[in-house]
Order: sequence, then C-alpha cells, then structure tokens
Amino acid sequence: PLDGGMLFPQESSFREVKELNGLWDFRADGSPNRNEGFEKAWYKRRLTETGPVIEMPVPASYNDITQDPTLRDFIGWVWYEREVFVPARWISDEGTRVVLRVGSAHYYSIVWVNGEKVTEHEGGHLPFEAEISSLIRKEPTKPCRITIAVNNTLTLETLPPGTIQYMNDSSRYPDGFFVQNIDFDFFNYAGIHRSVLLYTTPKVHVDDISVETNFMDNTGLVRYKVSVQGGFNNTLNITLMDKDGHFVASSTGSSGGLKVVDVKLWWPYLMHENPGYLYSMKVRQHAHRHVGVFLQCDVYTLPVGIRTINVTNTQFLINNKPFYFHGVNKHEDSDIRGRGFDWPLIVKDFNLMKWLGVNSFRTSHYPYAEEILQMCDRHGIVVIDECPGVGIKDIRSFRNASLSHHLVVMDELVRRDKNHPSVVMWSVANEPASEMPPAEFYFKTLIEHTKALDQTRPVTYVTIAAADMDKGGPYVDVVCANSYFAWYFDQGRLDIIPLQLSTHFENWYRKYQRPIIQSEYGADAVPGLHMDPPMMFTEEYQNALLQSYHDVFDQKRNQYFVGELIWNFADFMTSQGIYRVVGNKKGIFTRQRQPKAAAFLLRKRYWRLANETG
Ligand code: GCB
Repeated sequence: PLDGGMLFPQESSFREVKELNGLWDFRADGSPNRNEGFEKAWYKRRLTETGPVIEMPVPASYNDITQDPTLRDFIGWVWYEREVFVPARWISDEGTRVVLRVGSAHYYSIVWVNGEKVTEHEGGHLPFEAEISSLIRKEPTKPCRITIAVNNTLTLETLPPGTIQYMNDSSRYPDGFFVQNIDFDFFNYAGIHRSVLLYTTPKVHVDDISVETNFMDNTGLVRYKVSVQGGFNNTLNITLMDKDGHFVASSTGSSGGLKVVDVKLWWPYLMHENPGYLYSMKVRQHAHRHVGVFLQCDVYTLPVGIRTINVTNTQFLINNKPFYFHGVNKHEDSDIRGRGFDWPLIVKDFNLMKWLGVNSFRTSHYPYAEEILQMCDRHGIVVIDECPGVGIKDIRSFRNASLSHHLVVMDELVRRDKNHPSVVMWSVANEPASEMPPAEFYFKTLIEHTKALDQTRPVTYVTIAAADMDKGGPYVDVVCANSYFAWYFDQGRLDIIPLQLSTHFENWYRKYQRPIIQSEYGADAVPGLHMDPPMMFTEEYQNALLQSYHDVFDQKRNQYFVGELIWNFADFMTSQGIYRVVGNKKGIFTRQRQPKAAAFLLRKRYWRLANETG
C-alpha cells in the first residue's frame, strides 16, 4: 500500500498554494555516458555555475521548444532548476507544513531542495510530492533552490516499456549510436508536464478522503473515510452542502455515512437536463491540546457526485439506466507544448467535445491532468481512466518486475482518481500482446489487484486481439475492442467492414457474454485531400469508413453493444516512420483543432444518439 493520500492541492482558510510555473533554467546532459550531472553533482550548486543553461517553460514538454533536433529527440537526463522565495510566515510558523508537488514529469524524476534530495519518482502522468518544511527552515532567509532531474529512458520495466538499442556496426554508425525502440504510437514527449507547486497544510492535516456513493429511491448515501496525519486527539466534522451551498447532511468521525434526502444524482452530459451535479463535502478537523483548547484546524472540501455504476451481461448502467458511450479517444498533445498542461487547449477541447455531442472519452493512453477530470465531473463527461500500460508487446515485459511496477502504477492512479464521479471504469492497459501465454496471469493479477483497490468500478483493458486468442478476456467486466478493418488490413476495401466487424463482435459476445465497446476505430485523413470514390487518406475515405462502422454499431446497439469511441479526437505527434506523415492523422480535428469532414458526420450522429439513447 502507498504511503498517505494524494489530495489535489487546494486553497482554504488553512491552506495556501504557490505555483512555480514559468521559466526554469534547463540543461540536457549530453555527455557521452549521460551521467555528468550526477558525477559533478549539478544539484549542489546553481545550474548556471556548472555550465550553460537555456530558459525552459514549465509546464511543457521540452522537445518542441527549441530549434535543436538533438533536444527534440534527446534521451537521458535533463535538469531543471529554479529559485523561489518562500513566504516568511510559512517558515516562522512551525505548525505549517510545506509541500513541494510535481503534477507530473516524464519519466523518472529526482528532486533536490537546496542541494538535498527530497524525493524521487518513477512514471509520468501521475503526481508526486515531498514535505520540505524542515529543510527550508534550515536557511530561512535564503531563497529556496529547487532542482529536478528528469530521465525519459524507457526499459522493459517502465510503463510504457521501451528498449535502447546500440548500433555496433562501426561501418554504418558512429561510436555510441543508439535508438530507442517503442511499441506505442505517440511521441515520447518528456519534461515537466504539469504544474510544480508549493502548498501548505497545517501540521495536523487531512491527508486523504475516500467517498463511495449509492442511492435508493430518492435518498442518496455518501459513505466516507478520512485519514488525518501529523497528530492525534482530533475531531472531524463532515458537512455536505448542495450546489447552492445549502446544508444537506453532517457527521463526525473518520468514517461514516451521510444521508441525502431528495438526492440530485450525478448524470452524464445529454442524459439529463442537469448533468454533472456536484455536492461539496467539507471536511473540518480540529486538533486539541486538551478538551476545548484547539491546537490546529484544517479544512478540505471535496466535490462529490452521487451516482452508481453497474454492468450486466449486455448493459453498462449509470444510476441503473443504460448508458451508451458516444465519445472520443484523446491525447494530451498539441503544437509547441507537446504534452504540457495548457488551459486554453483544455477548455477548447471541452467546447469541441460538447459541440460534437460527446458524452464520454477514454484517457488514451495514460492518466490525464486532474484539472481535466474535475471538468469532466462538472460537465458530466464520462471517463474511462487508463493507466500508461501501452505498448506491452515484448514477452519480456510480462515478467514479474514489470508486473510489480504496473501494480504500483494502479495504486497511484486509483489513489489519485478514486473520488471522481466522472470516472466510471479503469483501463489497465492498451493493446498488450494479450495472446501470449504469460498474459493470462499478468492480467488476472492486475485486474484483481485493481478491483481490490476499488470495489465500485468495473475494470477492463483495451484489446486488439480476436476473442479466441485473447488470454485476459475472462477477467474484464466490459470488452473494449479496437479494430482497424479496411485500414491496416484489406487496405482500401471498405466493403469488408460489415462482415468482419459483425463477426468480431459476435465472437466476443458468444465467448464471454459481456457488453462490448468499440474502444478505437478510424482512418487517417490528411486534411484537404479529396477523392471520390474515396481512397485511403482522403477526408471522404475517413467518412466512408466511419459510416460503415456506424451501420454495424446500429445493428448491435440493442443487443450487447454499449459504446463507440472514435480514434482519434485530434491529430497527434508520433515518432518518425513511413506510416506517419508528421504524426497520426486519424483525428477528426487537426492538431490545431480545426474540423475535418468527419467531425460533421460524427456531430450529426452523436446528437441523434443522444436523443435516441439519452
Ligand atoms: C491503435 C493504438 C493507438 C494508435 C492507433 C493507430 O490500435 O491503440 O495508440 O494510434 O491504433 O492509429 O494505429
């Protein structure tokens, strides 16, 4: 089990947040063994004293920021540094706990404060933090120097996995020449991708909160658990308020239940006139020295959506009503910033999704920023929350060491996202080599582990295998099947889609009697390329392929078919190769978020589906 909670940093009367976003000093360690930074202990002094630096924005991937191709394709350690003034009152008040938090950095990170190591973390896409209170109190008048070294090297034991291959033929490659091999289809963007923050809590503080919700007729139930760290002798008061701030229910103690009369349920977008209804649960803790004398208070307010998820043989139920996913797969990807967090992009994407009539998306192929999930909670956009288990194709990445890390990543993901009403299912992987014999044990273990962490949500992984080949099939609650008929196979032959797609679905359903989601399908379209009759890579072909898939979906919709997620919402960057013309072009929007013809086709369909299924 993990040490402590990972609540999203929040301001309250007892908590402060200071963002450290902006320009940091930066250097990539291009030394031959990529290790000079450690040999010369760059963290001990200012980065400017150990060599040249450039300015690097945080958050952002560093790859597309400069004109330097070596930095774009760099593999190894890069170093970030910045100095920050910590408010004097944070330092002087011994009852204040100061925490340094990184929203995400890809892939392996080590963090120092004033030359002392405070934490390290493996894995991109998930937050990590370290308490630095005592460290900053050592030199209270000096600015605090934060150094973060980040390494994007992938191995068979990282998630996603990758391998480094040295080219030893000296007649063709210079000394030390290597390439990174990956089995996933997106650019391995790296750097500090989400906000770096300092935040405070009282020493005795609310460390974690878990809620589970249910309802019966008109009465909702919120069961909660709160853990407090840093002291004992505390009183916990829990108050639930409705959207307008009116009192609904209250309780005391570290676990319990709140009854909600005339409950307003959390509903998906387009399924109800008031989607994304959120209560707020205020957790107030008082630590006493002795009865009646307060030592410290803390307040944390958690948004709570009351809803249930259930899966039958043929249906996906939200609040006991059949839910049909009409949505997209996304990436955190855009020009210049790569995978860096960017509010204008996020809000634009939500506006585009609403315009399209999207009620759901999958966080392909890694956990997205928490701010995105919070928006999903508020707007009623349903999420399939996927971990970075993508590209598990090599039989060696099914070994125990890889599995152990995968289990820890699920621990971190569930810990971070467990309270979001928008998250309705966990996806533990995308398109692994699930036909290989070790896949059975691997996915059985991984899925059972995830179910033990969270008993309220179904668990799946996304498969490209056929039903009779897939070894993990017996363990998933919902079959999430990808297919690229008339694209990667039978190229240009749109006429085979009806037969091949129905056979594929029938095989899955016959074997497992589980609801099925088409978790990916699509075709590349270079915007502006036209051809009629349609040919591959034109906007017409993308449209025709989608249309043929839709015809089959409509036949299966009243049986066991519960959703369709297009690949992809927008074009995105990949590594270079003959299958990719400056990235993957299966977006229905361009990378700059302008519509291709398919966006209009899908918009018509999704709004119709919303009326028929909502
Ligand atoms: C897939 C992968 C996705 C790729 C897509 C494609 O099956 O899950 O990551 O981008 O196909 O376009 O090939």
